[in-house]
Amino acid sequence: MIYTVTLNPAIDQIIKVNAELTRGKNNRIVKSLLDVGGKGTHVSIVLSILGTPNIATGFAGQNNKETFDHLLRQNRVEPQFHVLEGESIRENLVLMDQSNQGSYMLTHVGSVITTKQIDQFSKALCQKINKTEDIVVFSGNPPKTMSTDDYLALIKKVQSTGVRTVIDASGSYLQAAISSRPTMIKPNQFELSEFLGKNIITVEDCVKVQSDIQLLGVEFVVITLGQNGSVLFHQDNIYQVVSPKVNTVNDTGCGDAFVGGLVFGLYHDFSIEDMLTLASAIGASKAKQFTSSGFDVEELSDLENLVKVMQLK
Ligand code: TA6
Repeated sequence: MIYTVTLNPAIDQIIKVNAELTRGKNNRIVKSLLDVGGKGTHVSIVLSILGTPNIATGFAGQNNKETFDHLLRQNRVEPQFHVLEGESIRENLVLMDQSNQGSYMLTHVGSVITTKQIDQFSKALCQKINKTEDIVVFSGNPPKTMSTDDYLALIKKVQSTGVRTVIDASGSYLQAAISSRPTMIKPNQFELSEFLGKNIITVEDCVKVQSDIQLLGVEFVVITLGQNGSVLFHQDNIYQVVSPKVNTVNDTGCGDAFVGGLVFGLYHDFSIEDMLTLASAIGASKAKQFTSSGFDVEELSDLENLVKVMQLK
């Protein structure tokens, strides 16, 4: 079983306006919809589309949980979130205009989660986990009110069951996550640059920091480089992935969809090349959707044929 943990989920209101966003002008909305937000939930949606059973868990405010659960079930995901009484799941805005230069994400901080609630959550999750083949995905940062110590303690408690962990986090939470030696991390170039204190923009920049990456003690380190594709480090090997060029409708959630493909490949013992090909194709398909989650499974094999994976070392 695969468990995705979203400590700070969201409901996204996705909006498109009729021209380039302009101050002082009536920017008319031409399209809007609600979607699930919060990263781990997006990983679950990818896994469900691919037909792999998974459980989406984390913390969800009580007040608008019905809408959140409905959106997840619409995407064939069974939510098992711990309810935060009296709280609301944050409602984020994903705004796009006719410039097609990418989305504006306007995000709330999220609910306060107490150490006691985290302890209860980790006990319940650890009781569910019963096989070392299970994978637990921590995707998306917790609410800023959660200390990195609490975050690390949660990860380590889960790891003590013997499961593999995949972590997609940033800033001090990425730093904490790396110290737990997870199975896989997926920072983007900015998150890794901040962590290493070195500027990482190109594939060549990634190759130059191979020894730093090996010192992290993480089995798979996947770095997303935006238009420059992605790079995966595994033991002494380095792989470069060139994603298919697609017409981007909404860039929100592409990284999360990519993680969904990586997790699927890891769980089903794919070769590194096949895992990267699947993940890259899913991320590209997500970019073509107006939503912030999901992808079009009908176009997956065509997109996979356009992905290039090269072993650099
Ligand atoms: O990665 C996509 C997304 O989860 C959106 O759904 C939106 O809710 C935003 O990112 C939330 O980002 P945050 O870093 O605040 O969890």
